[in-house]
Amino acid sequence: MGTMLQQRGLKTGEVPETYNIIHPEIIKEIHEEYIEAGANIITTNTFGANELKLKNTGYSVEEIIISAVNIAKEAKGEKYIALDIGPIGQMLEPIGTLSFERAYEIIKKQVIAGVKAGCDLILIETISDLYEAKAAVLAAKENSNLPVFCTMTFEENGRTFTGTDPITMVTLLEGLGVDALGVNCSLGPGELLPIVEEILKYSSIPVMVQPNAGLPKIINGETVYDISEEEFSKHVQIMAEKGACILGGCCGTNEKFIKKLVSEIKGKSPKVLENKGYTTVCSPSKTVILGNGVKVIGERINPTGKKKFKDALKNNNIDYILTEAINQMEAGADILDVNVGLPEINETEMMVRVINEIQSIINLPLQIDSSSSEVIEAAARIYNGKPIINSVNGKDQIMREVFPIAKKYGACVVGLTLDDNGIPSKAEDRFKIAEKIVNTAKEYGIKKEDILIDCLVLTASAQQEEVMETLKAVRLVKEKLGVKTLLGVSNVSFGLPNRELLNQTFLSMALVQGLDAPILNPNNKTIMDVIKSFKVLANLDKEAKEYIEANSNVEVKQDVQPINKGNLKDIIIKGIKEEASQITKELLKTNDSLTIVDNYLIPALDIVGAKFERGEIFLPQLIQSAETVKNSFAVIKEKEVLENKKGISKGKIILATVKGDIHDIGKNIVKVILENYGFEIIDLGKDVPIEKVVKIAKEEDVKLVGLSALMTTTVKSMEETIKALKENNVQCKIIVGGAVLNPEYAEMINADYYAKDAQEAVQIAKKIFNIV
Ligand code: B1M
Repeated sequence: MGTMLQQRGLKTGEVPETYNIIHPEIIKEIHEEYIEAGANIITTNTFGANELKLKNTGYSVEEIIISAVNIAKEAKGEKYIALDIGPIGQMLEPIGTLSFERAYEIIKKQVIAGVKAGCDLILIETISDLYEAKAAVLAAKENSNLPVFCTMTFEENGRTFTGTDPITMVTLLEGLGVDALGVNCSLGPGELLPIVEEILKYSSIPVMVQPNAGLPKIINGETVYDISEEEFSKHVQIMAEKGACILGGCCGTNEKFIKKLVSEIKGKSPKVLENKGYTTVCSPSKTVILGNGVKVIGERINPTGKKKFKDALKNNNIDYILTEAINQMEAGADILDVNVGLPEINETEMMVRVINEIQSIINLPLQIDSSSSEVIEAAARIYNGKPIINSVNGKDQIMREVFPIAKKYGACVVGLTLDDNGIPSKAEDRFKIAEKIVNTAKEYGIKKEDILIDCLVLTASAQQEEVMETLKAVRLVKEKLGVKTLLGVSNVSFGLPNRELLNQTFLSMALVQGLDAPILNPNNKTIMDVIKSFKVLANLDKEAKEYIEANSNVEVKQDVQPINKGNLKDIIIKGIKEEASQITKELLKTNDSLTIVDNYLIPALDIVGAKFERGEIFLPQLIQSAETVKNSFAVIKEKEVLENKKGISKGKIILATVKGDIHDIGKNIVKVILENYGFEIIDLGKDVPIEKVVKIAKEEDVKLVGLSALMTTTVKSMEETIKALKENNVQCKIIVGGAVLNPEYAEMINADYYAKDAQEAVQIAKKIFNIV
């Protein structure tokens, strides 16, 4: 639609959706050309028809969408009409400021208008944030009965902008019950093939593909796509042969591409869909496949029997809980159980808060552990991923409450083998309850892959004869029902001495029976070692690679040390925001501000930056670290402002991070340090337009302008800002800084000075203002 509108004169800055009102004939003509070319589905001209993007057009969401659907209906020919919904255009929390429910409400409005107007299906497309995809799918499914298709957009590294890989997209979207999923836009069809193959490997529902006509290039200020119709349809055909069955084009394609594609695939049948049968759970950037080796579920986020944890919950001490989460992740947990149930707190509120906080700094999938279905539903809704729900059991009432939630949000569910008569002693009876759980789940549309059975561990001290029954039940459930199993291991040793030894032995026995996911304390090194050694003996750790790596330098067996809470660097790397202020205050008692900046803040950010570049962490984690630095820096700034006895200004300086660049931590440090030396700073902020720098520099008649840039791509706009200052005869010196620059670069772009850090900036400013 975009390409076709541009061909018909849509100008930069015009809102394409307004054409539904002011140029309906153009939109109709485009639809007819696509129908003529052989398309079965046409998408309405409503990609950006949300209340935020239409705000200044004078038209409402409803007006635009109803008109768009009507035009599509009027277009001659046989077709289905897809209500097109593109990204909202603002990032969701924690990356941006839009809340999940606000995003839901925005999309809900579009869906309701589309349904009212009579579209045939809903197409959510070009989404790069999995959380937004979830909000959009829920909005579509809760407010319509129409089929819902959802496609995301991927980058060259095979992930979306916020770090989601294909398997994770499949895990979440399939769980939410969309009717088709896939990829659009992103890259050219050739580059997209590996991503499509990965999606096909895991998806059990129809896969949809709409690639661009190649990778965009800017030639003479215009975006040009360089793939011919022939080449495009050749690639898309390969995708069809591999199993993609809803095909189309995105940026740069037009009716000729569709015509060519239709002629190539005419008469061919789509590949038959098969149920892939994986048991998967995911966070936004990590999917864990259960049944594929042993997966550890960390049990530490649970107040039962832990006084400190209870206090943390009562006092809202989220950092304590986050530290537990980080420690377990570092000790090798694959999934984290989250239980915050305490009678004296509001469990729903606390669960939502804890889930939000954990998912913003940790990429392990979570297990929502509560006995309240209200808590479970609230958590499953806001969780950005596919969680495990812990738990149901053989009682009808609990299954009636929890299964609809699991189905709606696409979660896995733990089924405990107990019912109204308690826990049966015999393995066969526990098996019967497991069977009932799996069959009842099926009635709710939940596949058996999404059920995990817990055959329940009893204590050897009190019910010794039942320990072996549990193990027998695990084997029965695995072999006869074919579902995955989990067990809370440490229950076995209550009341006996040397509990660790019993736990280890029991775990080994259970693993042999086919246990997929033990719930345990991963900070305990010996129990984690049992798993590592089991993997060697069970031929799961091929050539004992992991085992050798873990044991090559082991001398003393030690439990995993918890993270160094006192170390500001660690805290920034992990992104524990609240803790940063307190520790910075402590450090300021014995260090000056610059030492903290140079020895803690910058080295920590360097490590985070390197991890980001290697793809070990993704944008949300990068942001958490940046936010943590901000908290720390706020304390430093407070101290500097207090100590800076404001006298006569030693000179006025403008500071700005250049156009296109939103990194401002470095610039803010330079600002505070310059202020500390008595300079008056006019801070223009980040992403500052060139004209603004020129205008303010003239108005304020400043002698020094400081520019900061952190990315190779924004050095260009730094050069343009300098050029504009000089062309406009602003009588000032220009100093530049930022991690991508060096003295040679600075000279090349005609800056007067380069400062490698804040201290150098001060020296230069002193020189310019003749201060000795
Ligand atoms: Co981004 N980011 N980031 N990021 N980020 C970098 C810069 C990157 C190197 C990470 C990486 O890939 N390794 C990479 C740039 C690659 C390149 O172009 N070479 C990068 C990228 C790619 C991106 C995004 C595009 C990611 C994405 O969205 N896919 C995106 C950019 C969006 C945009 O700008 N349009 C993005 C976003 C972000 C966050 C928002 C998450 C966050 C910024 C938060 C904020 O600033 N408010 C962020 C962060 C934190 C970083 C890293 C990790 C740290 C930057 C930093 O604050 N350093 C960074 C990797 C790294 O540098 N290690 C990275 C500490 C700071 C004190 O140093 O700014 O150099 P610095 O300032 C120093 C000196 O350089 C000097 O003094 C300061 C104190 O000594 N100085 C001056 C700076 N300005 C000066 C001006 C002067 C004088 C001295 O006179 C005027």
